[in-house]
Amino acid sequence: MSALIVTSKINEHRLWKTLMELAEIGASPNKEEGVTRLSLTKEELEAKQYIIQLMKDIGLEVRMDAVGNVIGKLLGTDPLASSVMVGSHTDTVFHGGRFDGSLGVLGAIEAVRTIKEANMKLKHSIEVVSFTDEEGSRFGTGYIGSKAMAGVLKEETFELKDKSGVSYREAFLHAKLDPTKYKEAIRKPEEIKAYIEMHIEQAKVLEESDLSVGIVTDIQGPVWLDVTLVGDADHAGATPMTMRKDASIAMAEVMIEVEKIAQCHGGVGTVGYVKVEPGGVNIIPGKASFTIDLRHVNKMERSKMVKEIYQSVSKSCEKRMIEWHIDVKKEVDPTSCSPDIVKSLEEACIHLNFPVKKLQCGAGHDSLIMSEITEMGMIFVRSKDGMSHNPKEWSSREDCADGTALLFQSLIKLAK
Ligand code: HGY
Ligand code: MN
Ligand code: MN
Repeated sequence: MSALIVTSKINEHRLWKTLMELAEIGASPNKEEGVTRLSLTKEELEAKQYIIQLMKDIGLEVRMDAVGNVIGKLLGTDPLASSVMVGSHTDTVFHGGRFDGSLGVLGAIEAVRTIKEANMKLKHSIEVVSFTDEEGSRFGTGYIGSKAMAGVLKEETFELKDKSGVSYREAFLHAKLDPTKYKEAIRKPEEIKAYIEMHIEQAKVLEESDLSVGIVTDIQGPVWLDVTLVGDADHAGATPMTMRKDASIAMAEVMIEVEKIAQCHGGVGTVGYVKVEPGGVNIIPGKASFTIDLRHVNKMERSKMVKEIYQSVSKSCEKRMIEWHIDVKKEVDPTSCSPDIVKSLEEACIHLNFPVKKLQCGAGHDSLIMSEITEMGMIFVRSKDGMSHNPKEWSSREDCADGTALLFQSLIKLAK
């Protein structure tokens, strides 16, 4: 690969300004409760408008596809050539941080803006994308925009309901999107040369190595389960212990098993949401609903974890004569990043005199889905204390600039 003769530099100040401006959209009034921009809500749609305006201001061809993905295109010299795609998401979890997803979208815009200002003539077009509903925080599944683009979004997704009973279909219509047209978002593999995503690491490897950026090699695959246990509500005082069908105690037993099973297999697992009903202090809960998030870089090990969870639920429920039901809300295979792109990112690191640090990714990203239709690579940016999905999430201005400089160099290499 010929040496890069690029002298332009990304504009750190401009990048930081857009990050802080986007962080205001959906921010809690006192800032302590972080940023909440759930998919297809007013806040998330406002964030998309902010991104659309930024893309228009730098002269990209901007469109929103059939599922609300925002796509800004910088045309290459060969209109018949495939595009290099780069981006992330701007929806957040409840009370999330200011960098998760946002850095990937705004860093991509800054990199493309620098390419355009330098009037670089690159063969391949570059498409910056902000995906719809990566997090799945509102409807419990996620990766909606990338799944639609990859042609793997299921029709039944539109039947999902959020906690206030609004269906995906209704939320789509509210956002002026037509749920019957979601297949129009599909992109053919031959249209996309590669997909690159810059993201905060959301763990501590880079911080412990005292490095600002890293190159991802593999990504854990998540399985999300919705578990429902149905026993009998009864009197908390009068009902003998031997005659109870206590759904919350059965849930508690399973929750402890989630941790044990994850540790035993070298994966990760947690229970992020619980609800017991009817929810009175002196009523034995007749119903317990909770979520389980299980992940592993190895598909076989993850399957064993899932199997053991089912066995644990069955054992805890049957001895109490409690009914149980498990819905699989998400199951995405672990994946490896494209070796060619990892190598290309490595060369760009060397060009920038950044130490080359390769690492695995614990979180899930749209890149997991995009790897199903194209070559995929990821750049990580250091997270302070490894913290994320938390208002305290933080990446320094300098580290965000380093990640964007690496993204800039990588885009030029891939698009020329
Ligand atoms: O769940 C995840 O790993 C990502 O934050 N959506
Ligand atoms: Mn993210
Ligand atoms: Mn996230």
